[in-house]
Formats: sequence, C-alpha cells, structure tokens
Amino acid sequence: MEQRKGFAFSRRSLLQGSGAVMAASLFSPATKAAGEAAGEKTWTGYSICDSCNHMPWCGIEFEARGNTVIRIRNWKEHPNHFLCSKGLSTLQRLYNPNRLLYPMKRTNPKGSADPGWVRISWDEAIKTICEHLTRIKEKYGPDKVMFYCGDPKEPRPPVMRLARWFGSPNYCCESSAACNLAYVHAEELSYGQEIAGGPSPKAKVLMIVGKNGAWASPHGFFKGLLAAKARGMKLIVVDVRRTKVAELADIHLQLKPGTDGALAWGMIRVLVKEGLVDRKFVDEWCTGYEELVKYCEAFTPEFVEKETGVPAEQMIEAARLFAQGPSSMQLPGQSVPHQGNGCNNVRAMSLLMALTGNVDKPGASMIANWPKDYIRWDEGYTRSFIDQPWFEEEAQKKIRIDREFAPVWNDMQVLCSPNLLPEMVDAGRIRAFCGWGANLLIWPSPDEYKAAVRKMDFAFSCDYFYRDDTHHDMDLVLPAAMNYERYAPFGVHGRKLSARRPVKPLGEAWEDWKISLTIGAALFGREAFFDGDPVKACNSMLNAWGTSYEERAAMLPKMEVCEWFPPQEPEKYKKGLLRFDGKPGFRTPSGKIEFVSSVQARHGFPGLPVYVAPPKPDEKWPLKLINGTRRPYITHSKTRGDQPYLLELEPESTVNIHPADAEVRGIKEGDRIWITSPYYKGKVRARARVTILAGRGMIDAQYGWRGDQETQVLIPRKGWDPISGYPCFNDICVQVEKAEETEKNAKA
Ligand SMILES: Nc1nc2c(c(=O)[nH]1)N[C@H]1C(S)=C(S)[C@@H](COP(=O)(O)OP(=O)(O)OC[C@H]3O[C@@H](n4cnc5c(=O)[nH]c(N)nc54)[C@H](O)[C@@H]3O)O[C@H]1N2
Ligand SMILES: Nc1nc2c(c(=O)[nH]1)N[C@H]1C(S)=C(S)[C@@H](COP(=O)(O)OP(=O)(O)OC[C@H]3O[C@@H](n4cnc5c(=O)[nH]c(N)nc54)[C@H](O)[C@@H]3O)O[C@H]1N2
Ligand code: SF4
Ligand SMILES: [Mo]
Repeated sequence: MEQRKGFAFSRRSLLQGSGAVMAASLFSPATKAAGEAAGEKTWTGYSICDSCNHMPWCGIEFEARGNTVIRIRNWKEHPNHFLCSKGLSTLQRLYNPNRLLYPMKRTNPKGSADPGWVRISWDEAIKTICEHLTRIKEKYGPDKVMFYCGDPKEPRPPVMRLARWFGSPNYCCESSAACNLAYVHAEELSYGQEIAGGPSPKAKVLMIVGKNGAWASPHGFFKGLLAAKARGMKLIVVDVRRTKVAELADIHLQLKPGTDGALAWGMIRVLVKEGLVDRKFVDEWCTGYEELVKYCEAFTPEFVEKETGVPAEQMIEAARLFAQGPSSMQLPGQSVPHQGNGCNNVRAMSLLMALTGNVDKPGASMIANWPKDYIRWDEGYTRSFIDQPWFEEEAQKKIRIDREFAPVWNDMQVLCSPNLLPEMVDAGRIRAFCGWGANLLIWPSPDEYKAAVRKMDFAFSCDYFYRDDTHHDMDLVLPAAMNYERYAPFGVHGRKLSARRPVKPLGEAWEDWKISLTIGAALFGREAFFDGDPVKACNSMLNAWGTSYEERAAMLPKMEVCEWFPPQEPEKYKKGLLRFDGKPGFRTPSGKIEFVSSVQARHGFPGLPVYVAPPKPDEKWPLKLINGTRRPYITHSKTRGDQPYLLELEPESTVNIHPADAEVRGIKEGDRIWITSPYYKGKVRARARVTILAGRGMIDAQYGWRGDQETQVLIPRKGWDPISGYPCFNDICVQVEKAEETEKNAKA
C-alpha cells in the first residue's frame, strides 16, 4: 500500500536490533552518518518521546555511536519511562529514508500538479520568510499572518513569542482547533482553572468520563489505575464503548454517544433530591445553585434512561457512590468535546465535583499548585516568555479571527481558533500562514483548508516529512530536527525538570525552536530572540527559576526537583493561592465556582451548561460514527508510514462494529465495508472488526487514513460547538454496508 512504499522492514528486525545498528544497512540515504560512525565512541544520550504528542512525555535513554543512535531504552530515572510501541519505534522515524532534510522552495505556481521543489539554503529560506512577512504586515497589518502549531506541542512557546513580537494575535494551534483544550475550557468556565485529574492517592472513588487512557495515555495511567483498584478504590466509567478501562469499572455507564449532559444532569438531580449535596461548600464557594436546582428538575431517572440508554438504577447508584467520596474525576479528552454540545456536556459533568465538595482536597481532584508565572507548557511555559498579558488585551482579542465565530473561546483563551480559516482567507483577514507541524487533515472536509492554503499570499511549514496533503501548495517547506536531535524544550514533569543530551541533526534539519528564534532574531534583533539559540531561550526561563539548562544537563540521568515549583497543597482557594489578586476564592470573574457561567451569559448563551440532544440515528443513517477513537499503536495521521513497524500492527483502516449491528448487515470479522454519510457523495473504505468493544448503534474509526480510507470527508463543516468552536467529529450518523471483495478494494 501507498503508506508503506519504500520499506522492507519487519517487526522482527526492529525488535532484534531494537534500534539502528541494523538501520545502517537498511536506511542507506539517511544513515550515511551511521557508516561513518563505525569505530567511534559509544555514549549515552537522553531525550523525550513525542510520538503521541502526549503530556507528560516519556523519557528515553539512548546509546549512540558517534552521531548515530544505535539503541533506545527506558530512562529509569524519569518519572514516565515505560515506552510503548509508538515510542519504541521512533528510531524508524529518525532514520526513515523519506525524512525531510533540507529547506525546499517551490518553483512552479501554486495549484500545479508538480510544485517543482528544489533545495535551498537556510539563509535563503529565512530571507524569503522575512521579506514576505514584512511586506504583508506593511501592506495589510500584522494580524493578517496566522502563526500555527499542529498537535506537536514542543515548538509552541517560541512560535507564540514570534507571533507576539510580530504583532499577530492570530496565533492558533491544533489544540484551539480541536483536541482536549475544550475540556480545560469547560473547567475554566466553572472553576477558573483546570481541575480534573488523578486518581489522587487518597481517592476512594474515581469517575472517568470519555477517556480511554489504557490506549491513549502513557503506561503510567493504566498501572496507576490497577494499583488504585488493588487498594480498594471504586471506579465509575462513562464511555460509549466497553474499553479496557471500562472493563475495570465497578459501574460502567455505557451511554449513547453525545448524551453525557443528560446523564450528568440526571446525577445532579439525584444529589439534590437525596440531600447528597455538600451545602456548606456550595453555599460558601459556589454561585448559581438555585438555577441549577430548577434546571435539573426535568432530568428524571425515566427521562435520563430513555435519552442515554443507561438503566436508571445504575445512574442513581453511580451518583450515590460518587457522593460518598472522597472522589476524583477525569474528564473527556477529545471525544465529548468533539460534539455540538460537547463543552456544556463536559461542564455539566464537572459540576459533580463542586456539588459534592470534592474540590482541591485529599482524595478529590486537585488544582495544580503552579507558580503564578507558569502556564501549561503547550501554551508557552511562562506568561512572561510569550507575554501572555498582551494576548489578553481587548485590542488583540478584537482582531482575532474567532471573535464572531466562537466568542466565549475568544474571551477565555489566548490561543485563537483557526476553524474558519477558509472563510477568513476569502475575506482577506488571513493572507499568510507560518506553520510548525501543521496538518490540514485534522479538519472536517480538509479539501476546503487545502484550497485556503492555495489562495494565500505566502505559506510555509516546518515538518519531519514532506506531506503532500498539507504542503503541496506552500511556498517553502522546512526540515525540523527530531526529538533525538534537539535541546529544546526542557521537560517539566510535576516539580522535576529534565534537560536532554541529543545527537546532531541529520542533513540540514534545524530544531523548531531554532527556526522560530532565527526568524525572530532576523526581524526583531538578536537579543529579543536569544541569538537564535534554543538553549539560551530555555535559560531565560530556567535562570528565573534558580537553575539552568547546563545544571540540569550535568545531573543526567537524574532529574531533581526544582524548588521554584511549590509542593502540592490542599484547599488553595481558602488561602488566596489561586487568584492573581491573592484573595481567597477561584480564578473566575465572581471568585466563586460558577454553576452559571458569567462568561457564557455575557456572550448571550445560557450560563448553565444546558443539555442539547445530539443528532439521532434514523432509518437511513442508523449508526453513530465516533470518528477518532485512539488505537494504542497509531497516532493521528502520522505514525503509519513514518514508523512502519506500527503499520504492521494495523495496516489499514479498521472499524469497530457491534456483533448485532454487523449481523443485520451480513458483515463478518475482517470483511471489507463501505461507510457513507449524508455529507459526502462517495464511500469510505474500511475493514470490519466485529466486537463488543463498540456499543450498539455506533461504529468507531481511527481517523487519519489517506485516500479512500479517509473518514474526515464524512464530516461537514457545520455543527461546531458554539462554546469552543470545535468540530462535530463525533456527532454524525452514517450507514455501513458490506463491500464486494474486488481486487481494487482488497488491496491494502
Ligand atoms: N476526525 C477527527 N479529527 C481529529 C481528531 C479526532 O479525534 N477525529 N482529533 C483531533 C486531535 S485531538 C488532534 S491532536 C489532531 C491531530 O493533530 P495533528 O496536528 O495532525 O498532529 P500530528 O499528526 O501529531 O502531527 C502533525 C504534523 O506534525 C509533524 N510533526 C510531528 N512532530 C513534529 C515536531 O516536533 N516538529 C515539527 N515541525 N513537525 C512535527 C508530523 O510529521 C505531522 O506532519 O487531529 C484532530 N482531528
Ligand atoms: N495511542 C495514541 N495515543 C494518543 C493519541 C493517538 O493518536 N494515539 N493521541 C493523543 C491525543 S492528541 C489526544 S487528544 C488523546 C485523546 O485521548 P482520549 O480522549 O482518551 O481518546 P480516545 O481513546 O478516543 O478515548 C475517548 C473515549 O471516549 C469514548 N467516547 C466517544 N464518544 C463518547 C461520548 O459521547 N461520551 C462518552 N462518555 N464517551 C465517549 C470513546 O469510546 C473512547 O473510549 O490521546 C493522545 N494519546
Ligand atoms: S506513551 Fe508511547 S508514544 Fe506516548 S510519549 Fe510515551 S512512549 Fe512515546
Ligand atoms: Mo489531541
């Protein structure tokens, strides 16, 4: 199949070599360095895995000979060190002969079948970028340039700094297009900050909603869950599928897709009716209780059972168990936020914590005790490094392209939503695109985003590989150094910090940080952009925290606590540790946990997280499509060809379907199937896995396949969640039919 072209690589050879000793012979173009390395000194290096873009990342210890990584293993001193299949196969990515190693520019006009790529120097690349950006800024204004990072989180802080100095608040990320930032948004609307996490070591009950950490989180997640279960913790899982996590549950609430809001309101009603609300906590620290009591009235057990498919007594039992506590909660990653009412559904669930007083106390979900300047690393590390206050000014918010489209998001978040990019290009509000790890296949109906890029004045992106879907109509494509080859960023893992000890980049690949800092230095002076040096940029933060990159590098493989990060502490809201003004309370406008969100209300939405029923299956489109469940050995659209070992595990798009739904369609395990949707004229090809993992009346697919296996085309560019601006990947109803096993569609 197309995705594995060029590879004669077996899993066996990978496992035998566990690295690139054998890569020297297999990957000749990229590993010239390996041949040169023969007889050179062997040394130990340290890096962080980025194969699933997850946080916290897993640590990798590697052995290098000369400049060639020859073996990788778990970095035992690192808090996350059990590498999974995706992490273990990253050497195939490092020494993949298709890697992009030199800056390239197009020589044919946009829209040509052949862009006519030719190699250029970095000098020419940086000069071209600076000329175009300056021209567009002078003629149309700085906000007409979009700065964008895909899901790769590591490039983000310096790119955001570059956007700030350039003067464009249209800094967007994959996490402001989709992903799980919407659950943080939901928590911030009520609690002022991110809260759900755990399981806390003292939790007696844990409720996990729409999250399959067994497959989508680093190994520590499942190990932690098993350990907590072994000490007697009770587990409630809310998931439409019978996942590995759900199989551990004491209560599995297997609801219909998109009905989490109804379930949450049903549980809230139980708490209210049965006197299980912690009134002391609610009266002192929350607002909007009366409205909440009134609204939950409609969610009777009978209604909730009908709407969600969850037996009423099971829902009631779960509410009672959660109220016993101490209870912590983990809220949905990407699944529920990718629905039209996703954000409010997550918010409704999150209120169970406040109603039962399970907030920031031992055994309950905790709010992280971060120093005030520190922000999530995927949003820039520190407020000062990216000058976050600038992004928060009304003047910047006003010119962001998400202002009218997603006003609540625009108000709350500093990352702008890029989802209306096609419309914004047509309106002349975006004329250039500066991308790091950009992938246009993340969007519903991706062709419209490809057309938008084609229409731009200027566009470039930095990547590990040339991806025709995304890069075809760009002006430049720049080679990014991989995780084994870069210093930045350092890692923050709780209170521990890690530096890296990398090899030198292959070819002329540059670290993402170096690329953005070099552009910044060329445009705004060397000082503001640390001479283009990633380590100096890291030190600008680390020095303020009383440490340095060099100090952290010298202690490798150890990772010591950085005292600048305070230890975890309960009930911070009582001590004035959460609010920027130092007063007791929460970081919301009212200082209280807001059942009725003042921000939502300010923008004309109901303040309560109201329930809106999802689109329901009907006779013609009888199956709900969950377009995006994670598989343990695939990341998005990228790992398949990059790490061919993983392609061996699942070489084509496989869709899970419940045995009852398969039977009525005459579909058996392994059969070829077609998927159709009301929003797409063609058919999407897949293979059936008949399994009780899938609930009845739904199918689930891993998106990100290309060609006629691409499920993204089935999704319309409408039905966006108005509170987050996120796409409705999981809201669509489809039909599935068995396909004839012709030669064309049999070939994987
Ligand atoms: N239907 C559907 N669509 C979805 C989702 C879904 O569940 N269903 N999920 C959404 C979510 S949650 C996500 S996170 C996105 C996926 O988000 P994407 O942005 O697609 O993330 P990736 O596939 O990891 O990487 C994108 C590109 O970055 C390159 N890359 C990887 N690492 C680096 C790096 O360090 N530097 C540089 N310069 N380039 C790098 C890769 O080669 C790839 O080309 O998809 C979203 N879209
Ligand atoms: N192996 C692997 N790991 C990854 C990634 C990857 O591509 N591969 N991607 C990373 C990224 S970017 C992200 S965002 C995270 C995502 O991490 P998760 O959100 O944990 O991803 P999923 O495995 O899709 O889990 C979502 C669960 O929600 C369930 N679900 C679907 N619809 C509903 C619903 O309406 N209600 C409820 N309650 N449940 C529902 C699904 O059945 C599924 O089990 O994973 C990260 N980790
Ligand atoms: S879970 Fe796997 S892919 Fe993700 S960081 Fe860890 S080793 Fe890498
Ligand atoms: Mo994501």
